Amino acid sequence: MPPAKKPTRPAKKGTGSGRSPASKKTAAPVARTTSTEPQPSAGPVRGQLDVDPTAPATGPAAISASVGSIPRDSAVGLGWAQTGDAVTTAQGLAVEDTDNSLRAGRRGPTLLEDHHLREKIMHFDHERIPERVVHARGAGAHGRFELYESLADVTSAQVLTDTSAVTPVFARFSTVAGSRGSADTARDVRGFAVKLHTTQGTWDLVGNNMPVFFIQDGIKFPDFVHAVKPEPDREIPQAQSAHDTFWDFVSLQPESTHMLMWVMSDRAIPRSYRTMEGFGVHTFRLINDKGASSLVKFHWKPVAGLHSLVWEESQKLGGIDPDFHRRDLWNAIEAGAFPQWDLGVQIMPDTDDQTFEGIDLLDPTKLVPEELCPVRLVGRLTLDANPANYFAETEQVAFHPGHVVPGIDLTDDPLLHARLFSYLDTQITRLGGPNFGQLPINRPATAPVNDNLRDGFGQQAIHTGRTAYSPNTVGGGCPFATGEAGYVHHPLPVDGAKARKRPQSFDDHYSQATLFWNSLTGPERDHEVGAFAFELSKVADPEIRARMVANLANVDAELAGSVAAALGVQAPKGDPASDAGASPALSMETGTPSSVAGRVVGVIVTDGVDAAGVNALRKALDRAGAAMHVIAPHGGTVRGSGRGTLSADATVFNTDAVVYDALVVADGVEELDPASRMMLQEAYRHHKTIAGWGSGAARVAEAGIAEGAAGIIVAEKAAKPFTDQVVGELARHRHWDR
Ligand code: HDE
Repeated sequence: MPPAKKPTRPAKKGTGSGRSPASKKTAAPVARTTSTEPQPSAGPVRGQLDVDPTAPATGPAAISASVGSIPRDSAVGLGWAQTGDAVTTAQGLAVEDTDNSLRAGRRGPTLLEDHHLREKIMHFDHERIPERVVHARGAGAHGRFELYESLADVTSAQVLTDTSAVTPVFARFSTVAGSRGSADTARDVRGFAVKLHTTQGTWDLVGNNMPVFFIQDGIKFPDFVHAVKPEPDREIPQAQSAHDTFWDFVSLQPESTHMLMWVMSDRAIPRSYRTMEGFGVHTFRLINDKGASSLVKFHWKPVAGLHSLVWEESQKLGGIDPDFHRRDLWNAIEAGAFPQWDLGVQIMPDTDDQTFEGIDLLDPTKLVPEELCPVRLVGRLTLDANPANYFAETEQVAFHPGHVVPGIDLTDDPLLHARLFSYLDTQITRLGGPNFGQLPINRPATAPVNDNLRDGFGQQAIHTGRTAYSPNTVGGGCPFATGEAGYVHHPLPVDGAKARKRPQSFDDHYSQATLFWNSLTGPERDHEVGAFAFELSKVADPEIRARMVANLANVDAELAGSVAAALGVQAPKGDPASDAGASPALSMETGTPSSVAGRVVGVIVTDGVDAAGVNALRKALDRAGAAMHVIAPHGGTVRGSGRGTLSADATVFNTDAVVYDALVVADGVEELDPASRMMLQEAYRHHKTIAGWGSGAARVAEAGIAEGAAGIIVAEKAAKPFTDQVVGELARHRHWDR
């Protein structure tokens, strides 16, 4: 069970700024501007909801929060900080003027001797590095992991047995297909990568928000990625799977069918990174202090509940706020609504055939239903500090699924094995050489490093001494391998003839796809059908569409029939498993309300508004951890009906219903402009909570929204019963029953 104790903030990290919300206010130095130009106005910015765009920028932190515990005299050294007030060259020479290049005469040619100009342009020319070949678009945050139930029965790993430890963490969430500048809300798998700085070394749990994958063997990954990425002749479409080459490939690879069910479900359009699950995908192995092995699947369960967008919102947000998820993560952390997940484990016996209840645990296209093997919740991940610098931290972080610690081991999943090669290899190009492990964000924070790795591009350390080899006597024998005290691989016997062949147990490609379909609620099934119909309708080649519908016929006749009807084709008869069963845990719709922390409510106002009522609602939402934004017909100050005034956070012409979790019309609004009416209707169509008090209630009705429908709240005054009800309905997230 989750801890009863309220998790406490970690001690301030070393000498670094820590970038905690608290430290933000005092961070120094403040960047100064010498410009006499007017500064950007404080007016509302579309979607820029919580963070003041005019807040002064802070200078770079002295060191990254993740290496705060490395002492200043560490052999690895510290990340370079920018210090002093004066602008200097890279050599520390104070610069007279950085706005004008050195010219022979005011109107004459620029002089080659201007070193400051050449250095500044040279460095600028090389600011970009290759983006990740997949998962290029992402957002990250610092935090901590606290174990509340020891797993000492199955593992010796310190991070999974020491309930008093606070393990520093950096997490990065991402989409897979799009490039670095693509929109956050695209239909896609989300990466869920967590770097845990344990005292025994770094443990990277590099997972996704779905528990299975498209392919069973890593050798297919380049084919899969080439198929989903923009088509190579025209470079279209960006960050979308709705095109011929993707569906061509997956329709020819029935092993993708189960994963397609996940990607066409609401899981692929999360409301927030904070409201999605994470999965290790592969089966890993846990080893206890007696050397006994168990098989394990890792889960992250969001404390804020599991919630998604609807497809129309996701598409509109791509244009209205392409940074929707990144902004949400940043704002939630700045507001102190720290995103949290519980770490869960499904522990299964390590048998000779590595199966559980007939499920091959080495096949990454299969999951283990929670009803067959319950998820044991053992610890909590809390993200409580935004990065100080996106490039230095979120862009340069390098994860690796092979970064494990004693007590955690790998299995022979053929997808995992290809990954073990890929992640080290790809960083050499992306991060410019073999020393990316020395970047501040990638250094182990709490375990000493003594690796005998030397030299190479971008070497940061000044290694001393004569010996960088082992064994040695010249260096007093150090460093030396520790034998049994070091990482010992589980001695799994290996036997077999070399062959490019998969096990027969990998052959069942449909039954878990059927299990997934069987587990969905009515609205979820409608969304699944809608997603397949949308994507396949964008496929030009009729043979690809037909082949995919034929695959779906092996999942479920109703699914295939509905998709076929939307496409205007006939579904053939398939052979779906009749005994696939259902796993209620796979549905996102539990019907249980969840915390509203981090949600955003838009309140439509005009001059003459009941400002006291708006403030009462703001207080109620604030108490529950949700944010409120005033949407007015104009920027600046909004006149109240009494003495109070309000300040506009957004205007009807720069915002949209899709950026809010609920909409409220305040008393005092005597007429609805067309944009506000459309917003209300859109929120209704997206099954969100809508409320109004006083004259605002009449405006809700005027927008054609029936008072008695689920999630519609009207009242005379913004008194406690009303504000309580708004918070209560918001906690249901969507009202599918209207
Ligand atoms: Fe990755 N994957 N992957 N992947 N993956 C990368 O590594 C790869 C797979 C995942 O936020 C790359 O550093 C291969 C499964 C995440 O920095 C690259 C195969 C899962 C991230 C790579 C897979 C993942 C990556 C690109 C098939 C879920 C982003 C840049 C054998 C368990 C990490 C980089 C971050 C990133 C290769 C399949 C998750 C190219 C070859 C399955 C979350 O190395």
